[in-house]
Amino acid sequence: DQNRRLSDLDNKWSKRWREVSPDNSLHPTKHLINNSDAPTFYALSMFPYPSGMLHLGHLRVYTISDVVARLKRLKGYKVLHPMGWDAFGLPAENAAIERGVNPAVWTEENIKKMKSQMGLMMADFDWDREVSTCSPDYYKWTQKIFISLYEKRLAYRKEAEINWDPVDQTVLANEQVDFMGRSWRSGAQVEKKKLEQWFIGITEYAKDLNKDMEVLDKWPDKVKSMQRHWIGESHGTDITIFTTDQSFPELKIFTSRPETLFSVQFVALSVDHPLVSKLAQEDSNLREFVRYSKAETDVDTTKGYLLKNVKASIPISVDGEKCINYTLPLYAAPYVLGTYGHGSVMGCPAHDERDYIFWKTHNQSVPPLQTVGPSNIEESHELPYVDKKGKMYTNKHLNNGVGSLGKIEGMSTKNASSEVISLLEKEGLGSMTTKYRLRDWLISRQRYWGVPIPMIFCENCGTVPVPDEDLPVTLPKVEGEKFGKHNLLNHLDSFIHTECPKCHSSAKRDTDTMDTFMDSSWYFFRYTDPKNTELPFDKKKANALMPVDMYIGGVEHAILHLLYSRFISKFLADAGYWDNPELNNEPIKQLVTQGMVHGKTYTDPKSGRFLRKDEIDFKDPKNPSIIESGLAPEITYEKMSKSKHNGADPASCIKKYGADATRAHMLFQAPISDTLNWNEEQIAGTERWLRRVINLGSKIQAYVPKEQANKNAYHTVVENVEINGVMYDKKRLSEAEVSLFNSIQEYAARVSKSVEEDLSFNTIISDYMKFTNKIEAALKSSEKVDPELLFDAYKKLLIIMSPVTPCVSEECWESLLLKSGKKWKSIFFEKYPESQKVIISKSKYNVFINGKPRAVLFQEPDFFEQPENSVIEKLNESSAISKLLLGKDIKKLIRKPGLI
Ligand code: ANZ
Ligand code: ZN
Repeated sequence: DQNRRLSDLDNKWSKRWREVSPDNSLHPTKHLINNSDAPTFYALSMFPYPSGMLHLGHLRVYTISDVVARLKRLKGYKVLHPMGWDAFGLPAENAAIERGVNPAVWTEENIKKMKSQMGLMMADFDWDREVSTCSPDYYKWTQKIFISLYEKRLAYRKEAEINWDPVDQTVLANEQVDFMGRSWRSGAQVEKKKLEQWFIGITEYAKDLNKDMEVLDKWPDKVKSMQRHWIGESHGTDITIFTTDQSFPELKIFTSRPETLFSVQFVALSVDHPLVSKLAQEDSNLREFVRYSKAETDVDTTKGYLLKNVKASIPISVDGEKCINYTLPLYAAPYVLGTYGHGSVMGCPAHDERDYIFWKTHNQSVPPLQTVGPSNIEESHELPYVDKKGKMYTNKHLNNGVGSLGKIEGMSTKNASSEVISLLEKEGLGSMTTKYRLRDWLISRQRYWGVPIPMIFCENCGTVPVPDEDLPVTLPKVEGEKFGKHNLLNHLDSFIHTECPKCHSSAKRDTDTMDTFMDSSWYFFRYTDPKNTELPFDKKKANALMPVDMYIGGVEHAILHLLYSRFISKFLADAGYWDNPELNNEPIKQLVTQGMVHGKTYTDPKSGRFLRKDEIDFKDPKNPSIIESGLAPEITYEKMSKSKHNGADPASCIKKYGADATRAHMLFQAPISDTLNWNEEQIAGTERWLRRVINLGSKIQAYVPKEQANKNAYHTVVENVEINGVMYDKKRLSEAEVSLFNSIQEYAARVSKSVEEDLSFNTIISDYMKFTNKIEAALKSSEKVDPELLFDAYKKLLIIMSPVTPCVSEECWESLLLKSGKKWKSIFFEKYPESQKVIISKSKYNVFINGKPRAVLFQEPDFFEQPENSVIEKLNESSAISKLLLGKDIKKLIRKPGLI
């Protein structure tokens, strides 16, 4: 009935599905366990942080993974579609500090809320496999993986700088320090302090992480290039530089342009280079310069401090002989990174942008020395000449070139580079090398709400990992009011004091917890075997389901989360936990990054103030006006935020329009990777379509085939086709039937291609609508249409739309079954329609030659458009006709449809 709310179907079906699931196995878990050899498909959404509020961004991701999972299941795959919680982290701890609630309780409550919101959107997650990173059953294994890393020397301790709030006596994350370097809480000036912390040796895997991106052909190029940039693999040369300093007579520099060696005019060292530290001991100005530079957040690339008492020399002459000639000035310069290469640069003002700017600032009067220019020297160019492709030149050609370049004179930069490297190598003064921008991963957090680092410090034995049988090191329960300033674990004597597992004397625990990226770097493995109490996961089970076939989430995780996940997966493979050589132990085959959801924002055109919805008169929905002024508000779409009053709550939308309309609308509004402008008013169109689908059922049931006037209408014979579950060796179809039959095949194929190959989720909704129109048109056709074929079309429409609109599809499905006297069995047990060969409708045409009927041809509809000579060719194919035409002059050729 028309007035029934679509959202009523949500309650009916979620209840029914839940009732039948234990035995009827709507749930996928059993499909996975049973040992049929159907292929598996692992559809994964990035698990959320349990903030307590499902937002439209979540709705967008989960709708997509749900649609993919449901469609793959209809296609016969054993599908894993799990969900869980990235449950450790700062917000829970802040809630504890601000409101005195226990982080564990706060998190649990939020999980409950979000889980019920996910239920509202009909996301069919496999809740039997739910994981939560803050549960001891889970983090026991995060600790175990940490210890495995430690055993492979991939977890080590090193001093690192942290932000220290001297008032609150606590460590702050970078995000908690404002741009003036003050604490977000106390307002105190933050101090840099050195602390021993745990690092994970991800750089050991830098090469593989970079190289293996070549197998990730189903990842967005953008994400791969972000990862590549983050890893920053650079091929270059280490070169020895001589200095006049007694304690550092030789320095190393890293360059990616060894051919520019003879254009070097200075050497720059990072402010924490050991030579700079040494010189600073006797130079208070330098000390001040270093201190100031380190405190600065934005690097001023022009800044530099001349190290007056030292000079440097490049190591060889143009002839390749060792040659010391102390002419180069040395600088301490903040633009040189302490953490890259050797923290030192050979400065080539003529060929490097930064070196150029730096040189101009400090040596205005000395012109840059050029050794590289364009291949065609006539070409005009400016300095710095940074193009890597070019030719080596001397001052024969250039105003400011160096004397002579010896052997490399006139060479291409590429050949010159090899030549310089071999000269250096001969003298042992340089060698080829590869450097990475990627740094090791600092995972220690001075925080309570995280995984305790399972390490013990003993005075006799040093650092000792907690033995397996004592895992997990559980996070002690603490009451809310105790949360406050410092890292709580550091103040819990009962937690700190323990016994050394080796010598049994008293020892202390590490009181830091792990970076939450550690928790999320392996959770997708746990889903494959979530209840294992002996291991993080069983190798066989992981190997059967991994890698993840499709991973869907926000592009904000394009770098860190995905890089850590790739690294941990490769490590776990090397440590024997699983493997997949086919994809080089990569965890994710296909990555889908969805765009943001923006909200409709109303602004007062006069004041520029963001307006609340209750400040606007929506009586005329097309022309809203500001109540106070009567003016029309400006309407834009922007990132949702409280201050812009443009948030939308998925739960209330679902309650109004039902889960199906909301899901379909979400997919329909924008291509997956684009920003989606959420406009709830347009949902009405989607709703209307769903009602049409519902009404179609009874119309088809009531359809009375018309009398067919024209006997010749059934001109197309199809062979070996299935219609409404019946196989036909031969069936004659009319024009209208052929058209409907073809639509069924076309839309079934298109929807599955859109979901499985093109990720074109917005077009599937319009395909559903077009298919619906097609069935309605067939019902209204003046020709007779086989009711079986109509049924077939309708059933297949319901099946192909069921991944997006499960409730409406199931409702229509049930009523079809009940009306035909059958018992309901869920539509989700159906098979996705296999698309049959599309029939091209052929008709009979009369051909008149010079006014006389000469032939009847069975042809496709484009027969009229074919040129005359190809028609004559066709006529000549039959020997009988060609005899008739022999020797005749064809003056007039007419084609007419039908039979005479
Ligand atoms: C001389 C030179 C000449 C350079 C020239 C570039 C162009 P990529 O390719 O990103 O690896 N460099 C080396 N160590 C550095 C550090 N710690 N901080 C800042 N810059 C550093 O960059 C390599 C280039 O970056 C190196 O090559 C070096 O400058 C600079 F025409 O050496 B080059
Ligand atoms: Zn000990």
